[in-house]
Amino acid sequence: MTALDDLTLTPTTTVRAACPHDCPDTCAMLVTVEDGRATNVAGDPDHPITRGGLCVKVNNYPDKTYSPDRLLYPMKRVGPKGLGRFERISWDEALETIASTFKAKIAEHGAETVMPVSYLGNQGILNGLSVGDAFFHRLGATITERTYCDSGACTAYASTVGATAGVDPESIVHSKYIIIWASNTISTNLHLWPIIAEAQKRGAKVVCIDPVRHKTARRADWHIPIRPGTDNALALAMMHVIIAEGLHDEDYVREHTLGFDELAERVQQYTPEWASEETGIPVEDIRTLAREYATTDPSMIRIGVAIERHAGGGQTVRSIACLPALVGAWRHVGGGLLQLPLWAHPVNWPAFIHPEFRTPGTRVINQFLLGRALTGEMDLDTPVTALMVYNSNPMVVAPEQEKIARGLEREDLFTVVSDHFMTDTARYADILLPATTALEQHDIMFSWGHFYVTLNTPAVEPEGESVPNTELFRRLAAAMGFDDEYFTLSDEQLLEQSYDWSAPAMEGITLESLRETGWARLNLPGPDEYRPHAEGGFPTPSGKTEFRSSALEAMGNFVVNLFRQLSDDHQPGTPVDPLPHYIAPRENSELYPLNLLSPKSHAYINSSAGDQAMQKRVQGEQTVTIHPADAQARGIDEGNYVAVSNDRGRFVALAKISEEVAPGVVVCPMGSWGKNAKEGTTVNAVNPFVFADLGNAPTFSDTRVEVTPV
Ligand SMILES: Nc1nc2c(c(=O)[nH]1)N[C@H]1C(S)=C(S)[C@@H](COP(=O)(O)OP(=O)(O)OC[C@H]3O[C@@H](n4cnc5c(=O)[nH]c(N)nc54)[C@H](O)[C@@H]3O)O[C@H]1N2
Ligand SMILES: Nc1nc2c(c(=O)[nH]1)N[C@H]1C(S)=C(S)[C@@H](COP(=O)(O)OP(=O)(O)OC[C@H]3O[C@@H](n4cnc5c(=O)[nH]c(N)nc54)[C@H](O)[C@@H]3O)O[C@H]1N2
Ligand code: SF4
Ligand SMILES: [Mo]
Repeated sequence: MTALDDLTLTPTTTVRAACPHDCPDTCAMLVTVEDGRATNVAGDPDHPITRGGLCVKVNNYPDKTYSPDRLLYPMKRVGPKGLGRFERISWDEALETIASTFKAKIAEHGAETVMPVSYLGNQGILNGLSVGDAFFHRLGATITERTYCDSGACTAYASTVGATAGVDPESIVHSKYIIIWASNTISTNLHLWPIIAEAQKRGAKVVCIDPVRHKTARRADWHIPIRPGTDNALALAMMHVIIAEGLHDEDYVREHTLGFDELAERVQQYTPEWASEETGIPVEDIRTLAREYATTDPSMIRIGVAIERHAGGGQTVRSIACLPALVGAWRHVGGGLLQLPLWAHPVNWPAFIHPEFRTPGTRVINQFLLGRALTGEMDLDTPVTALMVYNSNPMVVAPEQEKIARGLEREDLFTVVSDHFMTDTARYADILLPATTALEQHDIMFSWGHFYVTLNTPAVEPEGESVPNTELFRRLAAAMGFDDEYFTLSDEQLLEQSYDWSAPAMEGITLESLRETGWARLNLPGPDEYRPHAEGGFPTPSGKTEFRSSALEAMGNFVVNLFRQLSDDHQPGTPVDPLPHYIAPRENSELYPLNLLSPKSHAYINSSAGDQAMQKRVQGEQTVTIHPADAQARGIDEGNYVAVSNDRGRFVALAKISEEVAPGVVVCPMGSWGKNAKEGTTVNAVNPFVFADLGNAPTFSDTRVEVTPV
C-alpha cells in the first residue's frame, strides 16, 4: 500500500466484472468499490472489444444496484392481481408457500401443471438461460421452449454452414465490402461499430439493408431500404445475378459446397425484376449489389436478429448463408458471415440443464403461446395452474399481451416472480422474490458477439435479502426435498463446471487465470489470420456449405436454440424444401395497412432498464415513427398521441413523423413498460404469436396495424 492509500480513510478497490446482459458485446467491466459500496463502473480499456466504454444502458449500473425501487425482500400479494400491492415475508415463509402450493397443484393436476417462464434477463452461464432447468426437469414441470431470439436464424444457419463461429468480428477491419443486414449496430452492437468504422476508413464500402434509415444506416456508404420481410427475394436475386453473370467462385463452389447445380436451377426464377417488385428496390440496385458483393474481396455479411422475424425468416437466412460460399468469401481473412460467434464457446450446458432429470414425453409449450396457455385457448390436457417467472418479463417481451394479462389475472393461477424490480409481470405475482444484480453475484459469460470469455466476480455484498438465481434454485430444491448432488453445488463449484476447460478453444485459460485477468480470448488463430473456412471444413454433415441442406431434408423443420444446438425435444418436423426458396410476408390486410416493426430501443436492453430514471430520460416515451405521407393521410401531427391497433390489441404512443421509414412502414421500439405507457399497453399488444418458417422464431416484423389519432 502506498502512503497515499494509507491516508485515504475509504480503501478503494477495483473488481473485475462483466456486463450480465443479453447483448452481443459482453463488455468487461471494472467496478470501483469504496467502503463496501460500488461507486462506479467502467469498461475495461484493455479489452479489445470493450475498449473502455460501456453503453447508455449500463454505464450507471450502481444506480440499478442501489435503486430505491429494487425488490430487496420476499413478498406476498395483499391486493388484487396486477395492482402490485405486496407485503414483506421471510424467505422461509416464501419457500414454504411455494413448495406446498406446487405440491398441492401437482397432486391435483400432475407435475406439468407447473410452467417455468424464463429467458435472458441475465446471460451468465450460472444465472442465465439454463439456471432453473435442472430444478424444473426434476419436478417434471412443463418444458418451455424458448425461441425469442435467433432460433429461426440458428436453425437455418446450422442447416447451411453448420454451427460455426464464422468471421471473427475483429477480422472485419480487413473486410472491404461489409453488408449489415437487419441490424442497428450503433444501438444494439455498439462495440462492433468502431471495427466497421475502421474498415470503412481503410476503404471498405458499408452497405446497410434495412427498412429504416436509423443511426447505423445513416453512417453506411449505401443504405438500401427494403420492404420488411422480403429480404430473401433480394438474396435469391443476388444469387441469380451472380450465377447468371458467372461471378461465382467456381473452384470454391466445387470443393466446398453441396447442391450447386440445383441451386443454379432454382434461382433462375428469382430474377432481379421479380425481386424488385417484392422488395421495392430498383432492379439496377439489385444488380449492382450482387456484382459489387461478388467482386470485392474480402466481403462479409453481418446478419442481425430481426432478419428472422417474418413468415419466411428461416429461408431468408438460408439464402444469405449460401452467399459467402458462392463467391468464395470464406477464403479471406475478414470474409464470410458473422451471425453468432457463441458457437466457438465450449460451454458445458448439460452440466446446468441436466437433461437426464427429464421425464421422457414431458409436454413442451413454446413461450410465445403463454397467453393462450393461460387463458385456456390452447387445447391442454393439464391446465397451467402454477407459473414461475425469472429472468424474463413476458408482459413486455412476449406477444399477445392482452391474453397474458388476462391469464395472469386468473385467481386459480399461482404465480412466483423473481426479479430486481416490480416489473409489469411482477405486479401479478402471488410471491415475489428478490434477485441480486451482477455486482453481487458470481458468474462467467460466454459471448454471442465475440471470442472472449469474461469472469464476473462479485464486487459487493447483496442488498437486502436478494439472492442469485443459483441460490434461489438451491433453496427451492431443498424446500421440495430434492437431494441430488447438483442442487448442493456452490457457485464456485458451478464456475468450475461452466466451460469444457479441456476443449482446444480453452487451452491456456483457467478459472485461476481469469481471476487475474478478468477475461481471455478463446484459443483460436488471431484476427489477422483467422480464416475458419478457407479450406471448407464446415461443421455440416457433408463438411461443406450445403446449398441443398441435408439436415432440413432429413429432419424437416427443427429448432436449434441458442444454447443447446439441436434441441433435445426435437420431434420430426414438417417437411421443408431443402433448397432455398421464397416465402412472402404473411400478414396482409386492408383494414390494417401499415407494417409495424418493433426493433430494440436505444436506451433499454429489452425491457431491462425500462423503468430506470436516466434511461427513461434518454429513451423518452413510447413512440411510433410514421412516414409524412401516412401521417398526413390520417391527420396525424408530430407529437400527437396515436393509437396503434389491430384485432389483437392496441397501444398508445407519441407520433414521430419522419422519412426515416418508408411509406407503409411504422416503427415502435420494444422495451417500454406498460406502467409508463398511456392506456398501460405496449408494442407486444399487437404482435402475433405465429411462428416463422424455421425454428419456431417469432414474426414480430410480420405485423399489420392501423394508426389513428386519439
Ligand atoms: N416486439 C418485440 N418483442 C421482442 C423482441 C423484439 O425485438 N420485438 N425481441 C425478443 C428478443 S430478441 C429477446 S432476446 C427477448 C428478451 O426477453 P427477456 O429476456 O425476457 O428480456 P429482459 O427484459 O432483458 O429481461 C427480463 C427480466 O429479467 C430480469 N433479470 C435480469 N437479471 C436477473 C437475474 O439475475 N435474476 C432474475 N430473477 N431476474 C433477472 C430483468 O430485471 C427483467 O425484468 O424479447 C423478445 N421480444
Ligand atoms: N440498445 C439495445 N441493444 C440491444 C438490445 C436492446 O434491447 N437495446 N437487445 C439485444 C438483443 S436481445 C438482441 S436480439 C439484439 C438485436 O439487435 P438487432 O439484430 O440490431 O435487432 P433489432 O434491433 O431487433 O432490429 C434491427 C433492425 O432490423 C430491422 N428490421 C426489422 N425487420 C426487418 C426485415 O424484415 N428486414 C430487414 N432487412 N430489416 C428488418 C429494423 O428496422 C432494425 O433496424 O440487440 C441486443 N442489443
Ligand atoms: S449492454 Fe452490451 S454494450 Fe452495454 S455494457 Fe452491456 S455488453 Fe456492453
Ligand atoms: Mo434477443
